[in-house]
Amino acid sequence: MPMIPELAVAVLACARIGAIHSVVFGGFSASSIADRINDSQCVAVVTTDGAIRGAKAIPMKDTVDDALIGCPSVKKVIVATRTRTPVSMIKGRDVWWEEEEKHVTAECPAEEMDSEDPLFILYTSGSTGKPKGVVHTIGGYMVFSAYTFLNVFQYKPGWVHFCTADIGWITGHSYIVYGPLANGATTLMFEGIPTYPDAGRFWDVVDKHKVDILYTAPTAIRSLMGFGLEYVNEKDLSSLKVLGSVGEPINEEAWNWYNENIGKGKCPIVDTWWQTETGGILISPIAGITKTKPAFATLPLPGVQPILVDENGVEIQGNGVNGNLCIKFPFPSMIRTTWGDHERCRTTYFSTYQNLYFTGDGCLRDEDGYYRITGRVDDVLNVSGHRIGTAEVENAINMHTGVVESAIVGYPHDIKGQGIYAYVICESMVHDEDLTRRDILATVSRVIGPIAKPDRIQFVSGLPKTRSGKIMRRILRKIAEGETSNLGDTSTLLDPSVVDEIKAGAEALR
Ligand code: 7RM
Repeated sequence: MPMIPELAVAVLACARIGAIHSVVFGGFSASSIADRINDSQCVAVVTTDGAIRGAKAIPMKDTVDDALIGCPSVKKVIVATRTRTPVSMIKGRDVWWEEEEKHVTAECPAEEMDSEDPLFILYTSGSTGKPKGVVHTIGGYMVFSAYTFLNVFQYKPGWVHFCTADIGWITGHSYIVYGPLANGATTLMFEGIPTYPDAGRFWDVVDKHKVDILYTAPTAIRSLMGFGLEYVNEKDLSSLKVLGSVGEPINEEAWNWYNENIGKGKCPIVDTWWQTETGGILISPIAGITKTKPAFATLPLPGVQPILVDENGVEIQGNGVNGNLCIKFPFPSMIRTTWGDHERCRTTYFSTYQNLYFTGDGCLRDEDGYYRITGRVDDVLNVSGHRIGTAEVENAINMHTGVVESAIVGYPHDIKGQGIYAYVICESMVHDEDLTRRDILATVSRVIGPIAKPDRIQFVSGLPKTRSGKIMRRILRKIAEGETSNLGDTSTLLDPSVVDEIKAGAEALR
C-alpha cells in the first residue's frame, strides 16, 4: 500500500485481531510480492487501486493481480480507493475497503495473545538467496519500540513526530506506527517524495504541522543539501526540537548541514543505528543528554551490549579499535526466527561467531568509547538507506537473455551513499551496449523492483576468479571505486589478465 492512513489502520487491525502482518514496500515488483506471499503463506492481501508518486500515478492492484497468479494461499483481496484508476475485481476474491467498512461495527475487542506470539514478518535482504522473513513478537517488539522512541527522542506529550520513512521498511513500522502510537504521540504519515513539487517539501511539512521531531535518512539530507538553502530558509522550522538520522552512515558534511541549517544549531541530532532484525534502536545518543559527535552513533542504549570482534571472533578490547559489530546479550525486540526456516536464522546471525549475534556491520570504537558504524562487511549494499543483496541483483540480471554471469558490487555515491555497479558477461559481443543496458534494467525492475536497478553496467568478457571459482569482489570493488593501481594481490587469480581489461573498460565507462 502507499503511505495512506489505511495502511496504518490495516497494520493495527491485524495486531488487534491477532493476525500476523507482512507489509511489502509499494515499489516492489509482482514477482517480489509473490515470493513474499508464498513464503509467508498469507491468506489475505490489502492493497489500493493505485498510488501517487510525485506527479505520477502508479498501478498497485494490477501489480498485486500479476503477483497473485502464482499465490494459491490468498483467499481475499481488500482494495482501498486512492487513485480511482480502473481495476479488475475478481468475484468472490476481491472486495472494496469502503464497501466492507459499511458492514462492520467500530467495536472490536482486542484478541488476547501470548507475548511471544508473532506480531509481524518483515522481509529483508541478506548476502545470500531470497529475502528472509524477519519475525518480531508482540511483547518484546512493542516494549522496545515504545521504550526507544520515548527515550532516544526524549519525546514529550503533545509533540508531533515526523518520520519520513515508508511503513514498508522497519523504520516505518517502529517509528511511524508502533513506537509513537504506543506512547500516545501524534505521528505524521507523508505520502509524497522529498522533491515534489519542489525540494522544500519536508520543510513545508515541518512548518505546516509544527513538527517537533524530524527523523530522516542521510540520503535525503544529502539530496536536499544539493538544492540550496532557499528552500529551507523560506520556511519556519522553529518548532523542531530533535533531529534523527537512520539507515546508513551519515557523513560529517551532511551531519553538519542538518545541524546548522535544519536544527539551527539548537536541536540535538540522534544518529540511530539499528536493523530490521533488532526491531528498535540499539546504538544512539539520547537526545540532549549524550554529547554528540558528527557521524557517530555514539553509545549503546541501556541494556544493549555491543562488542567488536576480529575475523576469528576474538573480542577486541579497549578503545581506538575497529572490528565486526556483534551483540553479546539479548534485548526485548531481537529477531526471534526467520519465517519458516529457523535454521536459516541460526546460521545467518548466530553461527559466524560463537554465542554472539553478528550484525554484518563493521564498526569503529574511538578513544572516547564512541561507536561509529562504517558499513556492511558482507555482500549487502545500502543504497539510499535500502538494503539490497548483491546475490539478489545478480540472480535478476542473470535471468536476462544472453547474460552468462554477473557480479554486483557497491561504490561510493554522493547522494545514495552506495551505488550499484554491475559487471556483466554476455554470451556474445554486445552490439548496442545502451540498448542491452536498458533491457537489463527493465529485467531487474521486473524481477525485484526499480530500487534494485544498477547505476552502472559494465560489459566484461570475464570476472576475476580464484582457482576455486570464487569471484574476487575486493578487486571489482576497487575498480568500481575508481582505484586502478593498488588492487592488492592478484596472483591467486585464474587469469590475471582479465583485470587489465576490466580496468580499461571501467575507465571508458567513467
Ligand atoms: C534501521 C535500518 C540495517 C543496516 C545496518 C547498517 C545500516 C542503519 C545506521 C546504519 C550507520 C546508522 N534497518 N545502518 N542505521 N549505518 N549508521 N545510524 O536501516 O535493516 O534496513 O538496515 O543499515 O548497515 O546493518 S535495515
